[in-house]
Amino acid sequence: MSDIPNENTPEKFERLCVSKPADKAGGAGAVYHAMRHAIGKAGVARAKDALTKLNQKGGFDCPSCAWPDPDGHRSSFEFCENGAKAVASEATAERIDARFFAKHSVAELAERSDLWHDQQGRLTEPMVLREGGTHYEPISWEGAFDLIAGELGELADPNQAIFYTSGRASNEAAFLYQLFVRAFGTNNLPDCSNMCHESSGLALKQSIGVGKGTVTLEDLREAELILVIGQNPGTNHPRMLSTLQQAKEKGARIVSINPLREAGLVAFSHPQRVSQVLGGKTPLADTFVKIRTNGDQALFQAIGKRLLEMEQAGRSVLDCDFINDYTAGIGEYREALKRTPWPSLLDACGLEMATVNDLAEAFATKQRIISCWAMGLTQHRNAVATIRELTNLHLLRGAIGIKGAGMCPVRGHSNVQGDRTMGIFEHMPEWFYAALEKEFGIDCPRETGLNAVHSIRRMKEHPGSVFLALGGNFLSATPDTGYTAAALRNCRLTAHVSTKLNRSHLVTGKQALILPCLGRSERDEQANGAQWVSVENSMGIVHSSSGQLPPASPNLKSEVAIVCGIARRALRNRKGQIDWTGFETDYSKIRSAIERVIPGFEDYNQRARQPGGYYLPNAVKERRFETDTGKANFATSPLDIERAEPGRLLLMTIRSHDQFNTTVYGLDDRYRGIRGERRIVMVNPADMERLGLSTEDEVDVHSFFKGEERVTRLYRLIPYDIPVGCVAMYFPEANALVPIDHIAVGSETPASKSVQVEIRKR
Ligand SMILES: Nc1nc2c(c(=O)[nH]1)N[C@H]1C(S)=C(S)[C@@H](COP(=O)(O)OP(=O)(O)OC[C@H]3O[C@@H](n4cnc5c(=O)[nH]c(N)nc54)[C@H](O)[C@@H]3O)O[C@H]1N2
Ligand SMILES: Nc1nc2c(c(=O)[nH]1)N[C@H]1C(S)=C(S)[C@@H](COP(=O)(O)OP(=O)(O)OC[C@H]3O[C@@H](n4cnc5c(=O)[nH]c(N)nc54)[C@H](O)[C@@H]3O)O[C@H]1N2
Ligand SMILES: [Mo]
Repeated sequence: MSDIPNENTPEKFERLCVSKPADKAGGAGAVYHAMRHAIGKAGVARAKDALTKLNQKGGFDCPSCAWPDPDGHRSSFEFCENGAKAVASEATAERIDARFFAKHSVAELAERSDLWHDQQGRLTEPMVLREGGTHYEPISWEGAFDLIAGELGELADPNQAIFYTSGRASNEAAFLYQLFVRAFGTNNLPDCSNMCHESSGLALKQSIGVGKGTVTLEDLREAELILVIGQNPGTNHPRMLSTLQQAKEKGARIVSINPLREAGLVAFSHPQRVSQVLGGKTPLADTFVKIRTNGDQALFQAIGKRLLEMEQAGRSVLDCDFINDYTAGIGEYREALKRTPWPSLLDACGLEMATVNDLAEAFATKQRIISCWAMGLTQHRNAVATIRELTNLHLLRGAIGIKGAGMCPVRGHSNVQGDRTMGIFEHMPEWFYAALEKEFGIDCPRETGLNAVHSIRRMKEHPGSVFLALGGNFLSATPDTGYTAAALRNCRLTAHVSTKLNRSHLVTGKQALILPCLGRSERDEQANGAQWVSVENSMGIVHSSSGQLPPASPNLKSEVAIVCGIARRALRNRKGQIDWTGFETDYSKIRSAIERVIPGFEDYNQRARQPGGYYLPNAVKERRFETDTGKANFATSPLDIERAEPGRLLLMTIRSHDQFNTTVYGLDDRYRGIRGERRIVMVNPADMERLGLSTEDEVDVHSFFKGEERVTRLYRLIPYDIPVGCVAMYFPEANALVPIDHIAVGSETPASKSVQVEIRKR
């Protein structure tokens, strides 16, 4: 048996069907697929209830991506096809209960595909896998909490426990969770952000003092130049396309920088505009820069070098007032770029001088510039350096902290940004610990905790850890699946707070727990009545979310109630005055505590409830740069590009149109024209010819890192428009190939977009 997703159930590629990639996103197809998923899974009534409350003021926040809702008017359908799929997956009418687990052993469930796991429906009652057991059995909530508290209590050192968080947890749940973890005595708080935008947070913090985006939706509409870099919004942030469409209609130029010509950036048909559902479309990207995978650092240096050359030649292209008043480090930056020769820059990004000149000219002539990016920049060894290079370009032009300009890291999980604000992080600043201690009378540990990669290493090297996860699918979302599986198997206990069955429930410690929770779409009734929660989106807006559907089972608990249940028992006899029961019965008490601990949450109970929520303060918007120098810092970084070694190819691991991270909704990567199969490798036809491979071949993919070799088996090749030397496969399957030690410098994010691989015919 294999731990690698979908490796046990390889299809015979009978359903694989390849067609031409689409030339636009949205339109009638998106409406059709949204409705088909929603009604097919949830039934007509539940689907209607769910979708009409989605992203409405007073309704619930979409559990899919973190793109913000419009500030003003909202249409009655404020969601996208993939948001509808996420809601349908949660609102499904299918259920998993004790009989299901009695029927299927853990080993048998592990043989099934990720798609099958999702299709089985919602988890409905707490389950335990006893030491040596073959099947999960029911357990009471009290029994489950006691088991966790008992195992935590047995640990010689609190740092032997690891507490993971995925980005769907509400602010309220996340705040209580980190409070519990710190009161227990550790900062081991890895989260999905470690695999996601960690590189962005670190780079921006070092460069401009705030590790978050600096723009609003209104800024995007005002921008003259919008770069969309390493991002596939047609699939992953579809509602961003309507904002880009509005910007475009006001005259903005849009540039897509990506090895792949993603359909959503070619053109967009707004599913809520009648003329566009009937076939009309708005072309989006004016320019497509087909960059070689991981060539971005070189491209941004090249643009910077050209801008400095223009200035030196007597053209006034830099914002010298801004540079003088607000920045530090321009001298070193200028010198470093002077020393970097043109041929090495062009060779590293695989682009022509004409392309660099064109982009430099665009920067030189516009100031309302916004750069948007996602995983195509963050998941590389040089990710932090690359994002800092991009920031340098904004600093040269003063394109930050003014209307229509700034940095826009487009966040993934719907509340991943809020969770970090709430303290889900392995090393918070001192003021945060001091504030927690003052509020709750606890002693906070100061020692830096473990992030995701270090947690895996720790569990692998030190048997006997306890692993608790608030959401997510740690096994499949983290790199090096074989290694991570061995790490989880080493634990005394692995416990997951989850809504749906996933592979992390099946690759377990000696004992395992499944703690089923309410989803975002469901009503949350506590002793004090109906509760609501709050979240922060990609643009720093905090707002409420109120579930509307009846819970999938009467035996579910909210995430808040589960955290309180565990904490009450695990912290018995410990120092501190934490009213877990009060928090559980009335979430407004949690928000009052947050208000006292974290700046920016004044009047939280009232302001989060106001329609549309409120913006958190962001110093950069007022051109205050709270960095080590007190100024925005130019960064100087040596060119450090990952290139495929001879005979090898550079692999990026990406999402299909039919998944949310590790949850697979279907097998239809519609916009790329790849249907019926996920075990595929997108390859440039010239590489296929060079390597003597054909589309009929069944292949294994091997990855290489510092003398280590990893493999995943039985794939088919698809000739695709991707730069020579680069290939793409789907995550999570391809995580088996991502070496645990192949990480971004500084942020330690797995470099899952640039892995050295070889393709071998079976
Ligand atoms: N429907 C749906 N929505 C989602 C998600 C989902 O799985 N499904 N996931 C959510 C989450 S958590 C996140 S973080 C976001 C992810 O959103 P994205 O970052 O859009 O997701 P990926 O599929 O990883 O796509 C990365 C893009 O980067 C490009 N790329 C790869 N390597 C490079 C490179 O070296 N340089 C450049 N310039 N481009 C490169 C790829 O071609 C691809 O277009 O989406 C969120 N929204
Ligand atoms: N190779 C490779 N690896 C990657 C990436 C990549 O691009 N390439 N992307 C990375 C990124 S950007 C991210 S963010 C991570 C994602 O990592 P995770 O956040 O760990 O993974 P998800 O697939 O989003 O988690 C899905 C599970 O969350 C549970 N769930 C869903 N909704 C809820 C809820 O409301 N509450 C609770 N408690 N549980 C819920 C369900 O049981 C579901 O099975 O993966 C990373 N891994
Ligand atoms: Mo993410």
